[in-house]
Amino acid sequence: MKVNEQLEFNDWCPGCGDFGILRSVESALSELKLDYTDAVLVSGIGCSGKLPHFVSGPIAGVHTLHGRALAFAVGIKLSNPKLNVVVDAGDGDTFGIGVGHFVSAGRRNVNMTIIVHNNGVYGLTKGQASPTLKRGEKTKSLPEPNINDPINPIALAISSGYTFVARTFAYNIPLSKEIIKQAIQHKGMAFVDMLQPCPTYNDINTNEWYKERVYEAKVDYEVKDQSEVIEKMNQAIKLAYPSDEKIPLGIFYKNSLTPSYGERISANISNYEDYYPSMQEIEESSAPITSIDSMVQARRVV
Ligand SMILES: Cc1ncc(C[n+]2csc(CCOP(=O)(O)OP(=O)(O)O)c2C)c(N)n1
Ligand code: SF4
Ligand SMILES: [Mg+2]
Repeated sequence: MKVNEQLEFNDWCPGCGDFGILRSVESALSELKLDYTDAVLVSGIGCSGKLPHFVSGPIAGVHTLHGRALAFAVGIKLSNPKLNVVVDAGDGDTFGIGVGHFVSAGRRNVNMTIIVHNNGVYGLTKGQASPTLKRGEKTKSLPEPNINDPINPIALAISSGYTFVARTFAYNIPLSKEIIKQAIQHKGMAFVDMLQPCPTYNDINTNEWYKERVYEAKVDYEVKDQSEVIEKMNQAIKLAYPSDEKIPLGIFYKNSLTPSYGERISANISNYEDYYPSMQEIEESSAPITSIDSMVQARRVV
Protein backbone atom coordinates (compact mmCIF):
# COMPACT_ATOMS: atom_id res chain seq x y z
CA MET A 1 0.00 0.00 0.00
CA LYS A 2 1.30 3.52 -0.83
CA VAL A 3 1.58 6.12 1.97
CA ASN A 4 -1.36 8.25 0.68
CA GLU A 5 -3.72 5.28 0.42
CA GLN A 6 -2.57 4.18 3.84
CA LEU A 7 -3.50 7.53 5.43
CA GLU A 8 -7.00 7.46 3.91
CA PHE A 9 -7.57 3.94 5.12
CA ASN A 10 -6.11 4.32 8.62
CA ASP A 11 -8.68 4.60 11.44
CA TRP A 12 -6.44 4.96 14.51
CA CYS A 13 -7.30 8.01 16.65
CA PRO A 14 -5.23 11.19 16.10
CA GLY A 15 -2.14 11.14 18.33
CA CYS A 16 -2.23 7.37 18.90
CA GLY A 17 1.19 5.90 19.67
CA ASP A 18 0.46 3.16 17.13
CA PHE A 19 1.48 5.64 14.39
CA GLY A 20 5.00 5.80 15.86
CA ILE A 21 5.16 1.99 16.06
CA LEU A 22 4.02 1.72 12.44
CA ARG A 23 6.80 4.06 11.29
CA SER A 24 9.40 2.15 13.31
CA VAL A 25 8.28 -1.24 11.93
CA GLU A 26 8.21 0.07 8.34
CA SER A 27 11.68 1.61 8.65
CA ALA A 28 13.15 -1.49 10.30
CA LEU A 29 11.77 -3.78 7.56
CA SER A 30 12.90 -1.45 4.83
CA GLU A 31 16.45 -1.04 6.24
CA LEU A 32 16.75 -4.81 6.63
CA LYS A 33 15.47 -5.11 3.03
CA LEU A 34 12.75 -7.55 4.03
CA ASP A 35 9.64 -8.06 1.91
CA TYR A 36 6.85 -10.62 1.46
CA THR A 37 9.30 -13.18 0.16
CA ASP A 38 11.18 -13.41 3.43
CA ALA A 39 9.07 -11.82 6.18
CA VAL A 40 5.54 -11.87 7.56
CA LEU A 41 3.75 -9.67 10.08
CA VAL A 42 1.28 -11.45 12.36
CA SER A 43 -1.18 -9.55 14.57
CA GLY A 44 -3.96 -10.26 17.05
CA ILE A 45 -7.23 -8.37 17.61
CA GLY A 46 -7.16 -4.83 18.97
CA CYS A 47 -6.16 -1.40 17.64
CA SER A 48 -2.62 -2.84 17.57
CA GLY A 49 -3.83 -5.73 15.41
CA LYS A 50 -4.54 -3.39 12.49
CA LEU A 51 -0.87 -2.59 11.98
CA PRO A 52 -0.22 -5.10 9.14
CA HIS A 53 -3.09 -3.50 7.15
CA PHE A 54 -1.51 -0.05 7.40
CA VAL A 55 2.09 -0.89 6.52
CA SER A 56 3.31 0.74 3.34
CA GLY A 57 5.63 -1.50 1.41
CA PRO A 58 5.59 -5.01 0.00
CA ILE A 59 5.08 -7.05 3.14
CA ALA A 60 2.83 -10.01 3.94
CA GLY A 61 0.50 -9.81 6.94
CA VAL A 62 -1.87 -12.10 8.81
CA HIS A 63 -4.53 -10.58 11.09
CA THR A 64 -5.43 -13.46 13.42
CA LEU A 65 -7.50 -13.89 16.61
CA HIS A 66 -7.52 -12.15 19.99
CA GLY A 67 -4.85 -13.79 22.16
CA ARG A 68 -3.72 -16.18 19.44
CA ALA A 69 -1.27 -14.16 17.33
CA LEU A 70 1.70 -16.00 18.86
CA ALA A 71 0.11 -19.39 18.26
CA PHE A 72 -0.33 -18.58 14.56
CA ALA A 73 3.15 -17.09 14.39
CA VAL A 74 4.83 -20.15 15.92
CA GLY A 75 3.00 -22.34 13.39
CA ILE A 76 4.16 -20.12 10.50
CA LYS A 77 7.75 -20.12 11.73
CA LEU A 78 7.86 -23.88 12.25
CA SER A 79 6.39 -24.63 8.86
CA ASN A 80 8.80 -22.22 7.12
CA PRO A 81 11.88 -21.51 9.27
CA LYS A 82 13.33 -19.30 6.51
CA LEU A 83 10.72 -16.58 7.16
CA ASN A 84 11.34 -13.64 9.51
CA VAL A 85 8.19 -13.62 11.63
CA VAL A 86 7.24 -10.40 13.47
CA VAL A 87 4.21 -10.33 15.78
CA ASP A 88 2.39 -7.11 16.68
CA ALA A 89 -0.06 -7.59 19.53
CA GLY A 90 -1.80 -5.61 22.27
CA ASP A 91 -1.01 -5.81 25.98
CA GLY A 92 -4.50 -7.19 26.63
CA ASP A 93 -4.10 -9.68 23.82
CA THR A 94 -0.63 -10.85 24.97
CA PHE A 95 -0.82 -10.68 28.77
CA GLY A 96 -4.54 -11.39 29.26
CA ILE A 97 -6.11 -14.08 27.10
CA GLY A 98 -2.83 -14.91 25.33
CA VAL A 99 -0.46 -15.06 28.30
CA GLY A 100 0.03 -18.84 28.08
CA HIS A 101 1.28 -18.51 24.51
CA PHE A 102 3.65 -15.73 25.61
CA VAL A 103 5.24 -17.96 28.26
CA SER A 104 5.42 -21.01 25.96
CA ALA A 105 7.08 -19.10 23.11
CA GLY A 106 9.80 -17.97 25.54
CA ARG A 107 10.44 -21.51 26.85
CA ARG A 108 10.83 -22.69 23.28
CA ASN A 109 13.05 -19.78 22.23
CA VAL A 110 11.35 -19.67 18.83
CA ASN A 111 13.46 -17.58 16.45
CA MET A 112 11.05 -14.66 15.95
CA THR A 113 10.01 -11.26 17.37
CA ILE A 114 7.00 -10.01 19.30
CA ILE A 115 6.31 -6.28 19.69
CA VAL A 116 3.70 -5.63 22.38
CA HIS A 117 1.78 -2.35 22.12
CA ASN A 118 1.69 -1.56 25.85
CA ASN A 119 -0.97 1.12 26.38
CA GLY A 120 -2.43 -0.02 29.71
CA VAL A 121 -5.92 -0.42 28.24
CA TYR A 122 -8.05 -2.54 25.95
CA GLY A 123 -8.17 0.23 23.34
CA LEU A 124 -10.43 -1.31 20.72
CA THR A 125 -13.13 -2.29 23.22
CA LYS A 126 -13.25 1.20 24.78
CA GLY A 127 -10.64 1.35 27.50
CA GLN A 128 -11.01 -1.43 30.06
CA ALA A 129 -7.90 -1.97 32.24
CA SER A 130 -5.26 -4.17 30.60
CA PRO A 131 -2.97 -6.45 32.64
CA THR A 132 -0.23 -3.77 32.64
CA LEU A 133 -2.32 -1.01 34.28
CA LYS A 134 -1.21 -0.35 37.87
CA ARG A 135 -3.48 -1.08 40.85
CA GLY A 136 -5.19 2.11 42.05
CA GLU A 137 -5.09 3.84 38.67
CA LYS A 138 -8.35 5.11 37.23
CA THR A 139 -8.22 5.80 33.53
CA LYS A 140 -11.09 7.53 31.71
CA SER A 141 -13.34 4.52 31.09
CA LEU A 142 -13.02 2.89 34.51
CA PRO A 143 -15.90 3.60 36.92
CA GLU A 144 -13.54 2.83 39.87
CA PRO A 145 -9.73 2.58 40.24
CA ASN A 146 -8.20 -0.67 38.99
CA ILE A 147 -8.16 -3.27 41.80
CA ASN A 148 -5.68 -5.71 40.17
CA ASP A 149 -1.89 -5.66 40.38
CA PRO A 150 -0.12 -5.35 37.03
CA ILE A 151 2.23 -7.91 35.50
CA ASN A 152 5.68 -6.67 34.57
CA PRO A 153 6.22 -7.58 30.88
CA ILE A 154 10.04 -7.48 31.07
CA ALA A 155 10.21 -9.64 34.20
CA LEU A 156 7.72 -12.11 32.70
CA ALA A 157 9.74 -12.33 29.48
CA ILE A 158 13.01 -12.89 31.35
CA SER A 159 11.53 -15.61 33.55
CA SER A 160 9.83 -17.29 30.56
CA GLY A 161 13.11 -17.73 28.66
CA TYR A 162 13.06 -14.87 26.11
CA THR A 163 16.62 -14.40 24.90
CA PHE A 164 16.27 -10.80 23.67
CA VAL A 165 14.36 -8.38 25.88
CA ALA A 166 13.99 -4.65 25.29
CA ARG A 167 11.78 -1.70 26.15
CA THR A 168 11.18 1.32 23.97
CA PHE A 169 8.72 4.19 23.52
CA ALA A 170 6.40 4.49 20.54
CA TYR A 171 7.37 8.09 19.80
CA ASN A 172 11.12 7.52 20.01
CA ILE A 173 11.14 6.26 16.43
CA PRO A 174 14.94 6.13 15.89
CA LEU A 175 15.43 4.01 19.04
CA SER A 176 12.38 1.82 18.35
CA LYS A 177 13.49 1.19 14.77
CA GLU A 178 16.98 0.19 15.91
CA ILE A 179 15.65 -2.12 18.63
CA ILE A 180 13.19 -3.78 16.21
CA LYS A 181 16.00 -4.35 13.69
CA GLN A 182 18.16 -5.97 16.34
CA ALA A 183 15.24 -8.04 17.63
CA ILE A 184 14.57 -9.38 14.12
CA GLN A 185 18.26 -10.19 13.62
CA HIS A 186 18.54 -11.95 16.98
CA LYS A 187 18.64 -15.75 16.75
CA GLY A 188 15.95 -16.65 19.28
CA MET A 189 12.72 -15.34 20.82
CA ALA A 190 12.81 -11.54 21.01
CA PHE A 191 10.42 -9.38 23.02
CA VAL A 192 9.99 -5.63 22.57
CA ASP A 193 7.90 -3.91 25.28
CA MET A 194 6.62 -0.88 23.35
CA LEU A 195 5.26 1.83 25.67
CA GLN A 196 2.38 3.34 23.73
CA PRO A 197 0.19 6.31 24.58
CA CYS A 198 -3.54 5.78 23.95
CA PRO A 199 -4.78 9.40 24.06
CA THR A 200 -8.40 8.32 23.80
CA TYR A 201 -8.65 6.02 26.84
CA ASN A 202 -5.45 6.27 28.90
CA ASP A 203 -5.39 9.82 30.26
CA ILE A 204 -2.66 8.95 32.81
CA ASN A 205 0.22 7.59 30.69
CA THR A 206 0.08 10.27 28.02
CA ASN A 207 2.70 11.21 25.47
CA GLU A 208 3.81 14.14 27.70
CA TRP A 209 3.86 11.89 30.79
CA TYR A 210 6.23 9.48 29.02
CA LYS A 211 8.40 12.19 27.51
CA GLU A 212 9.16 13.57 31.01
CA ARG A 213 10.28 10.13 32.21
CA VAL A 214 11.83 7.98 29.50
CA TYR A 215 15.59 7.89 29.01
CA GLU A 216 18.03 5.57 27.24
CA ALA A 217 19.85 3.26 29.63
CA LYS A 218 23.06 1.97 28.13
CA VAL A 219 23.94 -1.30 29.81
CA ASP A 220 26.14 -4.27 28.92
CA TYR A 221 23.20 -6.56 28.16
CA GLU A 222 24.87 -9.38 26.23
CA VAL A 223 25.49 -12.80 27.79
CA LYS A 224 28.95 -13.82 26.56
CA ASP A 225 29.38 -16.88 28.75
CA GLN A 226 26.88 -19.24 30.39
CA SER A 227 28.20 -18.22 33.82
CA GLU A 228 26.86 -14.65 33.26
CA VAL A 229 23.21 -15.63 32.71
CA ILE A 230 21.89 -15.01 36.23
CA GLU A 231 23.82 -11.75 36.65
CA LYS A 232 22.49 -10.38 33.32
CA MET A 233 18.96 -11.55 34.12
CA ASN A 234 19.12 -9.76 37.48
CA GLN A 235 20.30 -6.60 35.74
CA ALA A 236 17.32 -6.80 33.35
CA ILE A 237 14.87 -7.37 36.21
CA LYS A 238 16.18 -4.23 37.97
CA LEU A 239 15.62 -2.21 34.78
CA ALA A 240 12.19 -3.82 34.44
CA TYR A 241 10.88 -2.03 37.53
CA PRO A 242 11.32 1.71 36.95
CA SER A 243 10.73 4.42 39.53
CA ASP A 244 7.74 6.72 39.07
CA GLU A 245 10.08 9.45 37.84
CA LYS A 246 12.43 7.66 35.42
CA ILE A 247 11.70 4.89 32.92
CA PRO A 248 14.74 3.26 31.29
CA LEU A 249 14.61 2.27 27.62
CA GLY A 250 16.93 0.08 25.59
CA ILE A 251 17.99 -3.52 25.19
CA PHE A 252 18.10 -5.08 28.66
CA TYR A 253 19.08 -8.69 27.88
CA LYS A 254 20.49 -10.68 25.00
CA ASN A 255 21.60 -14.30 25.09
CA SER A 256 22.58 -15.96 21.82
CA LEU A 257 23.97 -19.05 23.55
CA THR A 258 20.58 -20.73 24.09
CA PRO A 259 19.59 -23.01 21.18
CA SER A 260 16.56 -21.84 19.24
CA TYR A 261 13.50 -24.05 18.80
CA GLY A 262 14.48 -24.66 15.17
CA GLU A 263 17.89 -25.91 16.30
CA ARG A 264 16.25 -28.18 18.88
CA ILE A 265 14.01 -29.65 16.17
CA SER A 266 16.96 -30.08 13.81
CA ALA A 267 18.69 -32.15 16.49
CA ASN A 268 15.83 -34.67 16.13
CA ILE A 269 14.98 -34.26 12.42
CA SER A 270 18.27 -33.82 10.61
CA ASN A 271 16.82 -32.47 7.34
CA TYR A 272 14.33 -30.03 8.99
CA GLU A 273 16.14 -26.85 7.84
CA ASP A 274 16.31 -28.04 4.20
CA TYR A 275 13.05 -29.93 3.95
CA TYR A 276 10.71 -28.03 6.24
CA PRO A 277 6.93 -28.64 6.42
CA SER A 278 5.81 -25.92 3.97
CA MET A 279 7.96 -27.59 1.28
CA GLN A 280 6.51 -31.02 1.88
CA GLU A 281 3.81 -32.67 -0.15
CA ILE A 282 0.75 -33.25 1.96
CA GLU A 283 -1.09 -35.29 -0.66
CA GLU A 284 0.04 -38.14 -2.81
CA SER A 285 -2.04 -39.28 -5.75
CA SER A 286 -1.84 -42.88 -4.65
CA ALA A 287 -2.99 -42.26 -1.07
CA PRO A 288 -5.96 -40.42 0.47
CA ILE A 289 -5.04 -37.10 2.14
CA THR A 290 -6.30 -38.37 5.50
CA SER A 291 -3.86 -41.28 5.50
CA ILE A 292 -1.55 -40.93 8.48
CA ASP A 293 0.95 -43.12 6.66
CA SER A 294 1.25 -40.58 3.85
CA MET A 295 1.72 -37.71 6.33
CA VAL A 296 4.50 -39.57 8.15
CA GLN A 297 6.03 -40.49 4.82
CA ALA A 298 6.10 -36.79 3.88
CA ARG A 299 8.76 -36.33 6.56
CA ARG A 300 11.10 -38.82 4.96
CA VAL A 301 14.72 -37.83 4.48
CA VAL A 302 15.33 -37.05 0.79
C1 LIG B 1 -11.72 -14.32 22.01
C2 LIG B 1 -12.05 -12.86 22.06
N1 LIG B 1 -12.32 -12.29 23.23
C3 LIG B 1 -12.60 -10.97 23.30
C4 LIG B 1 -12.61 -10.22 22.17
C5 LIG B 1 -12.96 -8.75 22.22
N2 LIG B 1 -11.81 -7.91 22.10
C6 LIG B 1 -11.43 -7.38 20.91
S1 LIG B 1 -10.11 -6.37 21.03
C7 LIG B 1 -10.04 -6.63 22.70
C8 LIG B 1 -9.02 -5.94 23.57
C9 LIG B 1 -7.89 -5.33 22.84
O1 LIG B 1 -6.97 -4.79 23.77
P1 LIG B 1 -5.43 -4.94 23.50
O2 LIG B 1 -5.08 -6.34 23.20
O3 LIG B 1 -4.72 -4.31 24.65
O4 LIG B 1 -5.21 -4.11 22.16
P2 LIG B 1 -5.35 -2.54 21.89
O5 LIG B 1 -6.71 -2.33 21.31
O6 LIG B 1 -5.18 -1.82 23.18
O7 LIG B 1 -4.26 -2.28 20.91
C10 LIG B 1 -11.02 -7.51 23.14
C11 LIG B 1 -11.22 -7.93 24.55
C12 LIG B 1 -12.33 -10.85 20.92
N3 LIG B 1 -12.28 -10.18 19.77
N4 LIG B 1 -12.05 -12.18 20.90
S1 SF4 C 1 -8.39 3.73 21.11
FE1 SF4 C 1 -6.32 4.22 21.83
S2 SF4 C 1 -5.03 2.57 21.02
FE2 SF4 C 1 -6.93 2.56 19.86
S3 SF4 C 1 -6.53 3.84 18.04
FE3 SF4 C 1 -7.47 5.15 19.61
S4 SF4 C 1 -5.74 6.06 20.69
FE4 SF4 C 1 -4.96 4.29 19.58
MG1 LIG D 1 -3.88 -2.38 24.84
